[in-house]
Amino acid sequence: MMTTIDPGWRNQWEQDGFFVAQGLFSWEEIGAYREHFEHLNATLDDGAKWRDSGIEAGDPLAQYPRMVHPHRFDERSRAFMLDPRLREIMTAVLGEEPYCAQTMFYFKPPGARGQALHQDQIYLQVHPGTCLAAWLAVDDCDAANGCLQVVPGSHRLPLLCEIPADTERSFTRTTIPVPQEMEVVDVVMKAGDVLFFHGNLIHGSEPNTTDDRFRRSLIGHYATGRAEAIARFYHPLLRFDGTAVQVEVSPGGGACGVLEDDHGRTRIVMVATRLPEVTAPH
Ligand SMILES: O=C(O)CCC(=O)C(=O)O
Repeated sequence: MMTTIDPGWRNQWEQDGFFVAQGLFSWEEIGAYREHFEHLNATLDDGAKWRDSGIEAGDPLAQYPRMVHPHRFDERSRAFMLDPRLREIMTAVLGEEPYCAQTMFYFKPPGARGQALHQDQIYLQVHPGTCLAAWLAVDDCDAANGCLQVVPGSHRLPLLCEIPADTERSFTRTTIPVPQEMEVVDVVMKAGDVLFFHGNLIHGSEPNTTDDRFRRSLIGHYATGRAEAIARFYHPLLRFDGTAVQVEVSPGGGACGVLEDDHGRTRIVMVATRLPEVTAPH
């Protein structure tokens, strides 16, 4: 069955850099994901689990670390990444079929820190073009349990230079300054909704302040279809039929923007930088 494409998505994509496809996954599918990833976390060898630095014993994230690239060892994650509904929506909105780069699963249990604002393209380094994400809510999410936050319109900004993050609130250590004319907004979602967002869009999340609600999400990351290079960490890039695409390793380097105040308005000054060889996810 063909997926229904909302004619407004393309405009939202161009204007805001994101849109939400509501109820794209059913309750049965969501229930199965919850059970599956709980089981995977309980049974995976410790050595096979992704460990972000700075997460000590006793941190809620020590018991529930995020999963990185689960599609490389888990059939269900791979099937999610290659799901025809995601393909049809992205292809309709972008006008071309993207390639598949990465999966992640976040448990974000009660009390867990969030992930500071960032732009994914800094890490994926897709050239030419950019990356994009399909972020499936596996729980209802809102400000209290640390829903995703986005800065509408920030996909039109260049990559910005990262600065230190508040590690009381974020398990990652860097963040992005937000231009004063722009606003950080919560994306409140129901389990089963999918948020699609552009690789330059500034996004992140605050801690889960609830006592009893997880904020799980299953995420696919993609590269626009004319990509010829991506950071080494994301190789191999796959087509939606599961075959590998031959692309180069992105050389890194380039420039990032620093925000300066120009009589109450933000001016972005580009500075040369060397983007690091990417050995870890965003
Ligand atoms: O789910 C989150 O809190 C952050 C996810 C994220 O940054 C991403 O998928 O790129």
